[in-house]
Amino acid sequence: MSETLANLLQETRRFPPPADLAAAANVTADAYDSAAEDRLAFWARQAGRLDWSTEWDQILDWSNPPFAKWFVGGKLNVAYNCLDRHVAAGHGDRVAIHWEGEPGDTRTITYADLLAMTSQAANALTDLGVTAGDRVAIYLPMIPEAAVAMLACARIGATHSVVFGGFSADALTNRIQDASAKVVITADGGFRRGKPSALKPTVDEAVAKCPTIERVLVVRRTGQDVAWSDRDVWWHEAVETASTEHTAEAFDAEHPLFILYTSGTTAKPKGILHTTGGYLTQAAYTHHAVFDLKPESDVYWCTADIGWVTGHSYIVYGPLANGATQLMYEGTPDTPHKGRFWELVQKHKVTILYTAPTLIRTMMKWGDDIPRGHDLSSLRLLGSVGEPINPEAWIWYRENIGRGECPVVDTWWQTETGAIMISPLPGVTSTKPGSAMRPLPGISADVVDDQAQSVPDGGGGFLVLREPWPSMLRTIWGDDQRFVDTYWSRFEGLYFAGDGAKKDDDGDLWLLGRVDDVMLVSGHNISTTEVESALVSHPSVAEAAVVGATDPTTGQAIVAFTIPRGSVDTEGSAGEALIAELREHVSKTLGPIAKPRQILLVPELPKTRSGKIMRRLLRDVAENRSLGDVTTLQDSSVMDLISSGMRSGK
Ligand code: 6R9
Repeated sequence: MSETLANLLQETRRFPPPADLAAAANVTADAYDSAAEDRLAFWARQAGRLDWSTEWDQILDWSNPPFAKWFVGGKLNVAYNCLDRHVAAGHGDRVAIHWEGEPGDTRTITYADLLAMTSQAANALTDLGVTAGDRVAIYLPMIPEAAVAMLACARIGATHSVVFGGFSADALTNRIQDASAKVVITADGGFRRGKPSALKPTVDEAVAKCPTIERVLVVRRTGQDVAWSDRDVWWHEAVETASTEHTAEAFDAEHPLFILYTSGTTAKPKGILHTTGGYLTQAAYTHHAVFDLKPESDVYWCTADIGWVTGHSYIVYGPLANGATQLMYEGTPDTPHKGRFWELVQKHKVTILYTAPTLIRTMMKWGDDIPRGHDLSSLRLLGSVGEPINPEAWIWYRENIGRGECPVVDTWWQTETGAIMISPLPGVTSTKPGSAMRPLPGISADVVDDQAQSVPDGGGGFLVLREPWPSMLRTIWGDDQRFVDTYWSRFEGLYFAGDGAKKDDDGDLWLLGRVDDVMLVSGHNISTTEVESALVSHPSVAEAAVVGATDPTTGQAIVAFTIPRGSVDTEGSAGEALIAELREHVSKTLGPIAKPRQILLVPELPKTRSGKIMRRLLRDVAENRSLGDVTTLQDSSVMDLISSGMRSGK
């Protein structure tokens, strides 16, 4: 990708850390040096943030790569580290979770409460026959019981597999079967967009095809009618009547903690396996370092769903291991109105907010007035994850949500990495809008060309990780060969992340999206992210998705799907004028080679349920093919709208 365009690298705005934050930051610049001096000793010190019942004998066993063992011989209990030890240290009365239901109901759960609830669930699961090493599927809405269920599994050594509550019966079936789960924990339903949305019928349909399932444990959330069988057990009957006393047993550092499936584009979902000691070490350290968490004073809010890795590492394990007070919200950002998030920030005086570019761009589209109507002065730090964040979205976030003062940390990582890998440190790094900046202390990321050679500053290529890290995936559940083939075969001895990236002249990293999304136009590699960022930098554009469509003259041609900002007139000739202006704008910012062949103004973009743009479907539209698999789409009607716009030539 040596011929990639230079646009993102011309970003010259710099934002140094606020002096007061830097002066009191959890992590300072010397962390980079101390980790570089002795990486394993650095991680051993971070593991020391946890309570181990048995010390490890060896920090890392890398004698059989790519199969890593961290903290060999060590033993600990994850739930003990997230709960008991905080209560034992006198913090039982600290709020762990301020929970907000979508309809407006609320719960306040202290660390002592969460420990009691988790102990009850651990006892109940044991009574249902679940033992260490068994797999438990969790299919729940964003209610506190979701965190309790995960922690209870961890407490008894059962491996959880959380399946996002928006997934279909087929998706749930495949995941239960692949993991041979014994129990499913679900609810009658959850609230979404102002309505109860049923879950139990989906579980019933899935479980009918899953002979390994012995029990279905059901939380009552919505009060909807549910079909009932002998297999089913109500949570309030089995869990809420169980003893609140439970002694946690320590498990081996490499004991399987959870499986989480990533869908990829077409192939069978991969069951990413994470284990105990290394995972918790890096989840806790990164949460401490990147969010500068002060457990006594901060109110932290990660808006992800527990069904994604972000919910695992930055709602459940990292924050709770660190004794954080956090907000957890059940519903959607526009229910009952588009200011719901900002109302919640104001109400709970949230200090640290962690969300996704898709959400930021949606808020941009809704307009600046909505956040302006709320008091957001409690915020001191903003995070982003999930996709490359366009410089303009980054600036909008900092200005409109962060008052032009809060540091923005753009955090790159994956389900497979388990925890944040590349990110600014909020008290150290002078940030650049759109760049994830540097690998965290103890992490060695690099950008290589197709010969696996490290590219010089200013060059582009493939993002790789050079050294094993504590929270790395250990394998793909049941398929070691696929683990080796997918991640460790492209470049000898390096982890291949599947993302394109660039180093700028300072050596800072810019993520360019999945390598499958790079376009080849007249022999030039052009990243979708760069053209999208150029479009979003125009004041009339809120969001854009760009794909390469087969073209007889240029090989591929750039087709852009663009969502205008709320107030922009797109009717008739105004729309045509805007399109012409946008093509010119891209040509001016990136060069004529990147000028889109076609720009469509659309009301929405197809996104996965975790908010990533599905460019594969847009390529189908741009090349007039029938659509591929749409089952992971958040809202499949979006594709009808877009396809009809394409046909009418708009
Ligand atoms: C945590 C999570 C992983 C893929 C990853 C990359 C994209 C995530 C990003 C980012 C640019 C960031 N990604 N964070 N791209 N900048 N800050 O999202 O995990 O769902 O497994 O997705 O998401 O393409 O490879 P997961």
